[in-house]
Amino acid sequence: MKFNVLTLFPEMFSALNESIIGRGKEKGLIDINLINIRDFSKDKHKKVDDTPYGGGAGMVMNPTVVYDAYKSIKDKNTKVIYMSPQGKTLDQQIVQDLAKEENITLLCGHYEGIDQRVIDEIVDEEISIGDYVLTGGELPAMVLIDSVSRYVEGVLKEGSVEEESFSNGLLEYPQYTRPEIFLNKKVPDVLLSGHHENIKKWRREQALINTYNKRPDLLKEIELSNEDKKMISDYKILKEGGKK
Ligand code: 4GS
Repeated sequence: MKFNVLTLFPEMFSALNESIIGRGKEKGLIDINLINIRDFSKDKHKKVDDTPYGGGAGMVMNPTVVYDAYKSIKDKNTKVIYMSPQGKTLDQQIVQDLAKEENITLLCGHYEGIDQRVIDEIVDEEISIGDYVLTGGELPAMVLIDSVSRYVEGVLKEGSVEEESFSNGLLEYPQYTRPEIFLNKKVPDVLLSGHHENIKKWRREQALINTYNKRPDLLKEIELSNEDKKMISDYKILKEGGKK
């Protein structure tokens, strides 16, 4: 999977050389092509932004420089995504859909934004990582690259993406490792039992309870088995003393 990134701050993307994504790059599974928009400035001072027409605070990125940077990408087919709070909010469904793409170009704005004309000309889709304002699109682009790359074959070890939060629409069950007793707290007995059926059942129950307590909105989005529903109502009775 190839990502082109149009940015004024390519050095920020060194975060993606670490850990799992870093290994994915080393193995050649993920290719991240960083394009420094400033390299395309024709100004003698390498200026890339200017004051907004109509007045107001902040600076706006020059459309010609952004366009020339984009035109330097020679890939014949790439989906251009502009990281922006105006976009659809990134979720696991969008991540999985994007993972089917072969070539993605991420446009990162900095300062107040980018001249609208070049956005209209080159952008296929706008994506936001949440309803808050950042100083630039670089962190959102890294969030997108990280989340999408996990679905690239060989980046994670097999089975990992199937078992986690959201893949079944639920939050994760709690995890434990050695030592068996930590600060007087023991690992749940069932996990030491070696009884795979019971462990599976316990984990499903814990995932349901976690979701019910922390993200009840998610429960409305998925289909629950009768056994799931019974687990939840039994838990409610236990917790709320009989309320339905
Ligand atoms: C986001 C966001 C963002 C908006 C970039 C103001 C600089 C900034 N981008 N998801 N100009 N949230 N972008 O805050 O994607």
